[in-house]
Amino acid sequence: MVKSVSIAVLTTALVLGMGTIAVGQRNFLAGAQQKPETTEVKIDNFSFGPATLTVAVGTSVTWTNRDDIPHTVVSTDGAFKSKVLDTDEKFSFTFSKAGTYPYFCSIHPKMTGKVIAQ
Ligand SMILES: [Cu+2]
Repeated sequence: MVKSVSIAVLTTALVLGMGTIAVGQRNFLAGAQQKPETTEVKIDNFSFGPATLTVAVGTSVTWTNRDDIPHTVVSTDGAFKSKVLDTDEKFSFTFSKAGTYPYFCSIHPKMTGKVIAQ
């Protein structure tokens, strides 16, 4: 039992290690002590800025409503969903899996944006 547990731990460590190497040698070296990066998207004048944001996997993105009317941040495929954000309210989501995440404002569906995690 103990043996199979340590094999599982070893396998997990190996898989995590491989994943890190795949991300890139630089990230691998910076690796362990690196704090999750935080990136901000501003909501202003009925738009998300930047509308398309590319981040590294593991990055926390914070949306801040700088508009004087309420907005939401809702992932098209259900990955995340904010409450209604009043002026200066924030919503954060950490992109722990690579992918493209289109999103919109459920109050004003013509407001769209996209986060690409890679
Ligand atoms: Cu809106």
